[in-house]
Amino acid sequence: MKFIHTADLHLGMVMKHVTFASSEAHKERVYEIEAAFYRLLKHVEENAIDYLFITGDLFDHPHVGISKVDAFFKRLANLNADVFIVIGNHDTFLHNKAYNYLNSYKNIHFFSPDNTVVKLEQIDVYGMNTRDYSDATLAQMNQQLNRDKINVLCLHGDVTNPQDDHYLTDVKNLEKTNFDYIAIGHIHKHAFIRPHIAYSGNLEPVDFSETTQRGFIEGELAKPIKATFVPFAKRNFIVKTITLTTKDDQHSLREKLNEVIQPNEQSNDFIRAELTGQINADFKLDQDLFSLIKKDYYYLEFKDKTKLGLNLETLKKNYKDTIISEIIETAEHENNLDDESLWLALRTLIETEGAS
Ligand SMILES: [Mn+2]
Repeated sequence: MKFIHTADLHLGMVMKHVTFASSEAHKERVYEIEAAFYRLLKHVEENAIDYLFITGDLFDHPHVGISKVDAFFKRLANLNADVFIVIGNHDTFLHNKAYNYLNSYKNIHFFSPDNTVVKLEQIDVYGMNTRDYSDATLAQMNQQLNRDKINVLCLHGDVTNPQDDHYLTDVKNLEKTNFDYIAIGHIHKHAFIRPHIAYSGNLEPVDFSETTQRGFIEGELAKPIKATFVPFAKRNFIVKTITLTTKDDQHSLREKLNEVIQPNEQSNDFIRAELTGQINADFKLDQDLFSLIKKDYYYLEFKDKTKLGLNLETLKKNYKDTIISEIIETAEHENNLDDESLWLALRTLIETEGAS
């Protein structure tokens, strides 16, 4: 009795927090997110998975389009697996009567307040959509459980942070029940919050807030449950920090990037390079340079957090016989070069001078 647990596909989503080089690149990524779902269904077939739990936010918003929704469900209906779907907070449009026809697919099971359990030969699958969740129903379900069978509960919402807009209940309330596996959606980072209570996370990450591995949960329905996380995403979002010094220029910047970014990441992943440290005033970290470097990457964006560093020898030459060279020489004399107020004073003087 093999199962797969997935959630938060957000099919149809538009990616807002990634700056793609072109609209084609954006379209490609939207396509990849959908393709990940089809890849998963292929995996379901190839591995003879019996049960597929999709715990909410299968679709991102109501404007996905009927034809697309139809296509996804027809594909699901072709599986030999039984598919259980919870409606999350993003795909509430599935509650609309217009989608009642989806209930006619024999292997696809939805839940509603009137229909909280699907009983199959070996397993009973319980489910509550985000808007239908209540502790009272949970308690009721728990009382009804046939403990001789495997009991699975499907949910979508938060169970660890009461501040979340879609907070369901405290995980302790779930823990008190006798379900063998509780499959949850909503949090995109996969997590076994208990050995038998898990968020599957999403299949593909969507922005730089999602830098951990993405995939699904696969396992064997048994007492106790056997479940493991399977990495599946085609691309990762990766943040790298690169520390620059006043000795760096565009060539050494490239070298530093090459040192920390592996070749496979370079050609495959979403990379954000955060530049920190102090650089020379004549080293211009501008869009022209960034665009040039970006050409070597599938996706690279820069976050420039560098500060202007000061090269004392150059400053003394450039500001000969001024208060600036005087301050530097005094500091050298008094062995005071590490004093932060010195650097602050110099910076202020140079900036004021530059502005005049
Ligand atoms: Mn959600």
